Amino acid sequence: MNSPDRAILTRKIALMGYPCVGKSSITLRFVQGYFPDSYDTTIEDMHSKNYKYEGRDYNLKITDTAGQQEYSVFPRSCSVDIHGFILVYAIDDRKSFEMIQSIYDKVVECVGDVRVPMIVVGNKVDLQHSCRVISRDEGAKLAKSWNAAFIETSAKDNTAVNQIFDRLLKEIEVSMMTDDSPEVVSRVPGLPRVAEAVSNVDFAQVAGKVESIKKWTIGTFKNSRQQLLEHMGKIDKTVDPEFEEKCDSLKEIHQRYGAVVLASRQFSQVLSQMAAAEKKFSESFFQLSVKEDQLKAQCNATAEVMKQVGEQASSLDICLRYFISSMETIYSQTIADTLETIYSTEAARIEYDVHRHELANLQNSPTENASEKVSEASEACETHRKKYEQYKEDVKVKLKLLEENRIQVVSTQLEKIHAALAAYYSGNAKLLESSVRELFASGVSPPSFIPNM
Ligand SMILES: Nc1nc2c(ncn2[C@@H]2O[C@H](COP(=O)(O)OP(=O)(O)OP(=O)(O)O)[C@@H](O)[C@H]2O)c(=O)[nH]1
Ligand SMILES: [Mg+2]
Repeated sequence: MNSPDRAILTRKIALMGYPCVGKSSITLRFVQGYFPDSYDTTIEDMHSKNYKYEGRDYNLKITDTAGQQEYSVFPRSCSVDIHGFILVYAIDDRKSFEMIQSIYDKVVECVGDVRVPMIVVGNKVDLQHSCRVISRDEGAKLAKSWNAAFIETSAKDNTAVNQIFDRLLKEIEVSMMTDDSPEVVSRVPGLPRVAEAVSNVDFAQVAGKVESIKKWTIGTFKNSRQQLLEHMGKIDKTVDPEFEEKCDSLKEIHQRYGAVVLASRQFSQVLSQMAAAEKKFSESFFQLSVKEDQLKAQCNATAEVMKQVGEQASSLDICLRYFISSMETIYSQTIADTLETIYSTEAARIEYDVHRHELANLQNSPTENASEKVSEASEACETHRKKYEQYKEDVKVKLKLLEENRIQVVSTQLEKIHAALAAYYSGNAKLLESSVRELFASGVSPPSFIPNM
């Protein structure tokens, strides 16, 4: 049997980063030991793995998040209880590198201003000779500026994937270590000796940090306690059923747009593969016609038909991609912006309730300096009530604007994609061309196989 000291330690880890940088590939390589062949964008996946590090047994709970873009809502699953973050970019994609900077800001904002255990990962290092755009130095410098660990990896080649988790576990264990006696510190390889570290300490900075951790911890503790008691039905909460119903409805709508984006992306993937296969098929008949004089006419006819079929699939794919980009804007910008305000309202409501209960407790059990304390608590309570009401007003305005705007935009997009789908499946090439042309009416040239009018 395990002694308490040897008990399995649970550590919760989240992978974050721009879409397509390899978060899922890293996770699957680490958890299941393989590299997935195809790209399936993630909504959110949870994984669990028992892992040994430095002689200790760990149970790692790993959250593989949906890729974050500029306006993505910070995943709720990552806002509580996470011990360490893995921030991934791809070394061949500058945008993904730029994005981890804003993801980092959000993580820090969400966790509070404590030093959160983190590792920055530059993935796809197997592409370094052909497509690298972020140098190792650039990645390392950024990580250093955050006091985070850094590593370059390839999920494809299985380069340094386990080391991501080793380094992050090291960061987590260091941050959890409150006992800084030499004996404890020396268990962590690579840590400076205590005497050396102490001589470099800026005490004013440490005092400030301790104070902010204290405030953050107490605030978080009170809010979490409030949520827990509400959940158990042991404490009352401020409710506004009509408002909450509207917010819940938007959350569901948001999820459904997410499903549309996901399904449309998968459809587009299949369509572009089909278009490529059809064009290849056509090309093979054309090549055959060059050598087979007697079959030339038949080969050319087949090649021509398949060429047109392939072009139609490409046309539909163009319409579909345009549709996807509009749906993505709705999903990750338009609705996400209102959702962020809704989450802020929920947080403000909890803070208000915490203060409301504190005030009620003070009023019910008078102590020394009671009237002074009650007046302070009542002022704080009123400030939080106003903040909560203000957020609610903001949400109401945003919900109204969002609804008008959303319905109008989506209705136009649905009309367009419906026309393109009907034209494609009825084999009406002319109608399909005109759908594509309409999309490019804003001045962008259509693809070469669509003649200009
Ligand atoms: N060359 C190379 N390709 C990789 C590597 N890791 C992932 N990929 C490819 O990059 C694409 C995206 O990989 P995913 O792991 O699905 O990316 P993700 O970050 O989870 O994407 P989202 O779930 O959409 O956010 C896939 O086509 C992978 O095959 C790698 O180390 N090297
Ligand atoms: Mg993924």
